[in-house]
Amino acid sequence: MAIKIYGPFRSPFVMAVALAIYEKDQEFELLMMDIKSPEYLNNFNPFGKIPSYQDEDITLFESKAIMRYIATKFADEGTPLLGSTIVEQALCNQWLEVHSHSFTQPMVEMARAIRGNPQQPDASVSKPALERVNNVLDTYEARLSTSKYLAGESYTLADITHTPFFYIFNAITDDENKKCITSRPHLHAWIQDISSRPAWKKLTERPENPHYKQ
Ligand SMILES: N[C@@H](CCC(=O)N[C@@H](CS)C(=O)NCC(=O)O)C(=O)O
Repeated sequence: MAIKIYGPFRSPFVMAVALAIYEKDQEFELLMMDIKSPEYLNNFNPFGKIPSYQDEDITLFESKAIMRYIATKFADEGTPLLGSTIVEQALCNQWLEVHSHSFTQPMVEMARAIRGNPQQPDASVSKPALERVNNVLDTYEARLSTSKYLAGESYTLADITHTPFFYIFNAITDDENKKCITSRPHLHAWIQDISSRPAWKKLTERPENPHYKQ
């Protein structure tokens, strides 16, 4: 059975799973389902969220669990994604947790504030959101001033899980708000690096990507 991912590319979690698959030189089918339908809730994800993943061995939800499974299942193919030493493996896991518990919420709030009124974001909504984003990005700047990638010298799942969030942020925000990235040189260089990888380019050029510009 071909690998199947359920969910659209407007979700950064879906894109992260797809990126892990491409980094492993695998292909996938992207499928849509009504995520609140009994079929989806019973067979794919009882919490009614995307992404879900399916192959001949397993049906799985939660993007980080899916990515770890892919990284392990295809350990000998494509890019190693779990860290090359025990220390990198631990730090990869740490930054995956940081993504879940400290990074995602401020970024999603910021995106919601911008999307609420893309032409003229309401300052009373976007300013606190921007402040929270700036606070968390200070931590990333400090980390990336001492190592090439989040886990160390190796590109890992920790970098993958962040890539679509910064991509969507860049696609929807203006130059003023982008300063939270461009004013942090190490963060900025890291985003440029992880966004110029062939697997990411190949993914963003798929017609399902709503932000794809020819
Ligand atoms: N922790 C989940 C988060 C998934 C998630 O929040 N997905 C959103 C889309 S970005 C979703 O399914 N939203 C639909 C809903 O909440 O109804 C993961 O990593 O897979």
